[in-house]
Amino acid sequence: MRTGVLLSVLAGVALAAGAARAQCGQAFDFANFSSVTDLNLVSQALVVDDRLHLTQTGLGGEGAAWYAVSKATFDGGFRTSFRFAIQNGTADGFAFVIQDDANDTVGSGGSGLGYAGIPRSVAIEFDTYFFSDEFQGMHVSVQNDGPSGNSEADAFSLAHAFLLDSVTDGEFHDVKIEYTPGVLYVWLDGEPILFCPLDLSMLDGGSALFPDCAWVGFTAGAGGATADQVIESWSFTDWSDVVECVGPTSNGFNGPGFTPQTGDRVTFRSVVNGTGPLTYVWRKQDIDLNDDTRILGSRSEVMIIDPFIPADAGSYQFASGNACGGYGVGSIDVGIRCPGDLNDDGFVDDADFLLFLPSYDALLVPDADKRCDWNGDRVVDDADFLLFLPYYDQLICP
Ligand SMILES: [Ca+2]
Ligand SMILES: [Ca+2]
Ligand SMILES: [Ca+2]
Repeated sequence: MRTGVLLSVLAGVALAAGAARAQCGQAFDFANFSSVTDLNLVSQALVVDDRLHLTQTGLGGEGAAWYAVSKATFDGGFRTSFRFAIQNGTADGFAFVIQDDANDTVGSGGSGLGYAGIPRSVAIEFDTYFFSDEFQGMHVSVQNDGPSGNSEADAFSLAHAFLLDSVTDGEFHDVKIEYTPGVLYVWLDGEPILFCPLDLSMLDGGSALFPDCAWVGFTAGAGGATADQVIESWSFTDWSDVVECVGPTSNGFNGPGFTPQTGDRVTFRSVVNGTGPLTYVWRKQDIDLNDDTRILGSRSEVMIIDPFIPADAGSYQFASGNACGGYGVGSIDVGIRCPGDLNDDGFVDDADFLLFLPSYDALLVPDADKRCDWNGDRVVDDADFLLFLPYYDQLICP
C-alpha cells in the first residue's frame, strides 16, 4: 500500500511520544484572553479587552506570555494556531517560543524580540523591523543557538522567508505552526510560508534540546520604534490530548482548477481530518516531492509551486498518515498552456521569438517576462533559450 513506509515511521514516533506523556504534555485553547490564570505575563505583557498585548505602542522594551500550568512534550510533534495583529507601529516583532529555561523568563527587548538570551530555546520569530545587518526585509525565521542563549542574529537562523508588508497592516492574521520530527512548517492566512528541516531531538549537539519537555509561549520586543503587538487567540497541542487514534480522512484534494502557464503560482490543497501527529506528502507521477526553491509545502496539507514550469505538468497525488492509519487519494492531471506561444495565437514562431528577446536582454524576472523562464530559476538566459528551441521547432502548439 502506498502509505506503508509512512506508517512504519509514524509507529516509532507514536511510541516515543507515549513514553514522554507520563511526565508532561499540553493541549489548550484560548478563544480569547478573558481569563489568563494559566498564563504568566512577564514585563510589558498585559491583557486589554480580552486580547494579549505583548508590547504596547509608545513603550520600548520586552514582553512575554508563557503557558505556566505545565511543560509540553516535543517527541511526537505539535501544532499551534494563533491570531495576531501589529497595530499603531511596526516594531520590532514577536515570536512563538519553546524554551526549557523558566515559565517566567524573558529575553532582551528591541531587536531581541523578547527571546534573545533565553537558553535552550527555539524562537519562530516574526521580525517586522529590520536593520542593515539583518535579512533585508520583514521576515519569519526559526532561531536557535543550541542550548546557549538564543540570538536574533541571522547567523542563528535555521530557515527564513520574507513577509509581505500586509502583516503590519493592523488587521488580524492567522498563523499555524506544525512540527513533526524532521519537518516544521509555518503557515500564514491559510498557506505555508516557511519550511524548516528541524529535529528538536538533535539541536543540542546531536542530543535533545528539550530532554524533559519545555514551556511554550510568546515574546515580543520594541525599542525606539514601537507597536501594539497583539495576540487575539491561541491553541496548542502536543497531541497528549489524543485519547484514541483516529486515522486520517479527507474530502480529497484539488489542484489549480485551471491550466497554468509558465510562471504561474499554482496551489494544491487538501484538508486532512484525524489525530496527530500527522504526516503528509505530495507526489508527482507517484514519486515523493521535496521542498526546494520553487516548491513549498510538499510535506504539508497545502503545496505551492511558484513558478510553475513546463516540467511540472503531469499527474499529482497526495497521501497522509498517522500512527493508526494512512490514506492516499487519487490522481489529478495538471497541464500547462503552450509554453513557447507568447502571443497566444496557437503557433510558436518568429513573432514569439521577438517577444522572447526583450526578456533575454532583461535577464532577471522581473523585468524579464516570467513566461520566458522555462526552468523557473528566475533568470531568462541561454538555458531558457535552449528550452525554447524545441517549442519553436514544433511550430504548432499541441
Ligand atoms: Ca529586527
Ligand atoms: Ca505564437
Ligand atoms: Ca531560467
